[in-house]
Amino acid sequence: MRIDVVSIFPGYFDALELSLLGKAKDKGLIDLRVHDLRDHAHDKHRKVDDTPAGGGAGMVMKPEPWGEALDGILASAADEAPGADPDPLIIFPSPAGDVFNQRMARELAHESHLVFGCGRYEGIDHRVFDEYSARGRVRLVSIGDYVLNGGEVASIAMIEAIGRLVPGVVGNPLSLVEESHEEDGLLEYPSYTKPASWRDREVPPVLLGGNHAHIEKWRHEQRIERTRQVRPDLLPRELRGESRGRHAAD
Ligand code: 6GU
Repeated sequence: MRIDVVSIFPGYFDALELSLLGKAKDKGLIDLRVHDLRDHAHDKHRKVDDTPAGGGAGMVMKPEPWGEALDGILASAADEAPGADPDPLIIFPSPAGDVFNQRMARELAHESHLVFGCGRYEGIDHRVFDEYSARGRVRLVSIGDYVLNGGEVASIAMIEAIGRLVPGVVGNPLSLVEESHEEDGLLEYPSYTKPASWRDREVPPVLLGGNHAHIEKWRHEQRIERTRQVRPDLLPRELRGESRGRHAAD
């Protein structure tokens, strides 16, 4: 998968060199290219923002640097896959976008080329969205109902969530199935390791008993109970009406 990122703070994306995604880059599974938007601002001060048309607070990102940066990325995608249809998807992180979740991560993991356009200030001149929507696929995506200063942290979160679903990035594919939000949409069960006793807190005995059927049943009950407590909105309909603790009493 090729991922291009355009930002005025390319240093944010150094974090993606660490751990899992760094290895995926080294293995050639993820081709991450970070571009400094200011390289496409050609005035003396490399200015990327200006005052909003119509007045108001804050600054708006000028369209020209975005146009040059994105044109360059789209042209290189076409050059590198001559004859093929590269069809990149441009994502603009925005609190006004569709909310990102595990389902969206799974869908986006099938893309061959993603481009993240990280806005700052009050946003990007809207003609940039219009231009690239007319020429290809564009999505505005939010990572939740709160406000960040720019799209960088949101892009890193999305790239990590998507990148780990690209085949080969996570060593044991089974570990992708047994986790929160996957499989049946329930949260994950709590995990323990050695020592069996720590500060008078014990690992639940069922996990040390070696009976795998009991362990599986206990873990499933934990997932349902945890989801009921923390995220009842995620519970499948057939589990919603059940009384608390029914499983524990079995
Ligand atoms: Cl994608 N961008 C910004 N600036 N703030 C956000 C967001 C994105 N998602 C939630 N808050």
